Amino acid sequence: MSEAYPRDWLDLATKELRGRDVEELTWQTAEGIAIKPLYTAADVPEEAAGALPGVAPFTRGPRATMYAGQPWTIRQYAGFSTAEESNAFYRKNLAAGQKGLSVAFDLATHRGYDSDHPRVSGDVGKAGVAIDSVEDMKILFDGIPLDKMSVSMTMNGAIIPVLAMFIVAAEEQGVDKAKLTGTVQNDILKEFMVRNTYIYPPEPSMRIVADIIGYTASEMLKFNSISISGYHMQEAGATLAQELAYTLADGMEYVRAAMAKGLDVDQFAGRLSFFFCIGMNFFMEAAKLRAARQMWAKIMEDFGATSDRSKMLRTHCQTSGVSLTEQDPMNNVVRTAYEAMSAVLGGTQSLHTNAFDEAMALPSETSARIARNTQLILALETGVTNVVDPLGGSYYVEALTKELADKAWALIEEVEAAGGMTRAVADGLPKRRIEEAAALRQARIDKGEDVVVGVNRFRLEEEAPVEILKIDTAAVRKSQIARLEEVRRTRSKDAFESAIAALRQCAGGKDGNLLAAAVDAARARATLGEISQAMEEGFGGRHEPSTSLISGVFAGAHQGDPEFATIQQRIADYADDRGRKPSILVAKLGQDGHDRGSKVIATAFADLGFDVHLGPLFETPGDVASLAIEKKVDLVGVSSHAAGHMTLVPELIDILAEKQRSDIHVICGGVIPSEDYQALYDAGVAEIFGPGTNVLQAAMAVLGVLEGRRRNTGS
Ligand code: MLC
Ligand code: 5AD
Repeated sequence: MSEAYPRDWLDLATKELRGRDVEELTWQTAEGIAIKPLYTAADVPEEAAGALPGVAPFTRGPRATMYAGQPWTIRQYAGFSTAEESNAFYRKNLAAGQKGLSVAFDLATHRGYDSDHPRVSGDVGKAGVAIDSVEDMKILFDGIPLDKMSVSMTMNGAIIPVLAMFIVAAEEQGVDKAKLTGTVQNDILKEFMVRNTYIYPPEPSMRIVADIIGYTASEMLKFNSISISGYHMQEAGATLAQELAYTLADGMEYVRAAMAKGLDVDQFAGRLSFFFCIGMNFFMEAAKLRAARQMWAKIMEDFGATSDRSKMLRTHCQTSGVSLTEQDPMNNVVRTAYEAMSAVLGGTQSLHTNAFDEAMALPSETSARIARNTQLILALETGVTNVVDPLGGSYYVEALTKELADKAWALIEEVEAAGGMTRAVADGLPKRRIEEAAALRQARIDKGEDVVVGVNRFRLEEEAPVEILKIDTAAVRKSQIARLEEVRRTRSKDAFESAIAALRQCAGGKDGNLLAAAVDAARARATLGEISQAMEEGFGGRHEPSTSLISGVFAGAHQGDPEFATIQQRIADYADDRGRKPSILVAKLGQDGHDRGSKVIATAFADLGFDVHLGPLFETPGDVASLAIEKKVDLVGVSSHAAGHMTLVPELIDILAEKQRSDIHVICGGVIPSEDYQALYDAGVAEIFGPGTNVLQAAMAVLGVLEGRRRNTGS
């Protein structure tokens, strides 16, 4: 491919390289794109030349003036414990320069359970704010004028009760729903693919999406009905081409679902919005946003959209959580700043910058301030807002925009050939592709091919302690339950029962709008759990998660690696000795649906020679104990990413003891703050693996546990 370079340059380069081939400088990305060391005018695609911002296909930005006219929205995603505490936090942040709100709900709320439900004892108030009824929602927005403040709510599974309660809270604040500005995530397809906070099966779930698009298109014209999200795909391990393709393919499916309800495309398309992740591949991330806008404009034209607004991809971005490390965490401030710059150069409309303690806990007041200030400094000190699309015309970025788009089109065609995204998701195609990419990424990090400073290079001998946010969840649960009881005691029984019956009937049939019915129920003080339950009854049940395991990818990436071979041999020897392979149940407890880590571990351990059982999501400690005994495993590995471990893991160990099976070792991995380690060891946990653990070393340590060498010094 040397003809890809001008002759003069090639001669000079060859001389400089003293015998090395110029081709050696080409970088093969995870997307399968070959990045050359030099781009020139010859690499720029023809269509880039006359492109203008504000003009379809919007490659250079959806607005003509972009940040020169109005900067992006600084919109920090946040929520924790109670509505009172989250409200106080929001108000403080708005006073300190934040421009829009973005609500994070706890996992119980996401999965449609009230705080008093027995399945969520370990989840209430963790990872976000607990919302059980309109009363909580009113407290959450107390003193925040909902006719002025744009509010994003990241909610998918329980979107119907949450949006209904938001509408009623505004109404009782004196704000008509027509005035509400904001966004709901409402993107269920990626939940089935990667994020896992679904409640109902795919078909009724898609009806919910379409009902919300229908309702907002006629009643809430300033409200974005959906935030079609690739963020979680990249967090789950997707390449940027996969994130781009599957997000747009999801968008196509939602357009179809809304059109199937009889809506005209121009009636709703202008309020579809997007959400992307911005990781460390600096120029490629900016190119991804440019490619996304260009592709969406074309997609919408093909759907018959006529207005420019319908063709305009508007997006929120969040810097990448998985790119951040537990080790030497101040490095994360730097990573996040680069990612934020990339999002802005790509032309995002709204941005969240992650806090540096990401890999340990929810943001503390200090880490949240630094995260916010990262954006304020970018917007107010660097001058990046003064010129529209400053990367426009860059030989490299223009070429990359086209290459990414080409890769993504090919993936979209594959999904379309499989019958569209709903079908492809049901068949597991995109999930499989993403899991493969995740295993490959882990292998590259373990082998040091992908450098992570402070983790696989330049690791500190000793880490300084970091103060992290602690939430007293027992107290949160207690206060939520008290308010729930008050709501149930003081509401009109008749009004509640008739509204719930109407909602159940609406869910059971095909007619009527679920959101409209839920607004009536919320007004009658039906709780989130009751509204979710009524719909579950109408739909005929909840979605049952299934698990499957890919194999061979991790081993393939380690071909010829002596360390891998040594460990494989040790495991084989162990199996010979005992007459059976060492066996492990990889388990998820509570409502925490983050399964990238558990999947990567499960597939890697299986490739190494363990007998691996991958348990389903959303298990109780009792479920996991029974499964471990039934599958006759030596060891349970609990993967925890939402702070449930302190309650649920000791419970699991107690149940195993009650069943006289304390011989089954319990180990933990995931987002576990180091200050929790001793308590877990004391409870009987044998080993703990934090973020950034090398999988091969983890396998050795697990073998050590089985051979009787455990780190646990507890009683
Ligand atoms: C903007 N406007 C301009 C302008 N720029 N007008 C004139 N000149 C300019 N230069 C106008 C816009 O047209 C718009 O009005 C208004 O100003 C607001 O600007 P915007 O660009 O639309 O920004 P915003 O309101 O912030 O909306 C951004 C969005 C939206 C469209 C991307 O969907 C959004 O806020 N999304 C946030 C999603 C989010 O927070 N997600 C968190 C996920 S966390 P008009 O009338 O045209 O609208 C997560 C993690 C987890 O998911 O838990 O897993
Ligand atoms: N507050 C702030 N940020 C959060 N995130 C998730 N929950 C919260 C919360 N309650 C961020 C983290 C995570 C991503 C999905 O969103 O950065 O990686």
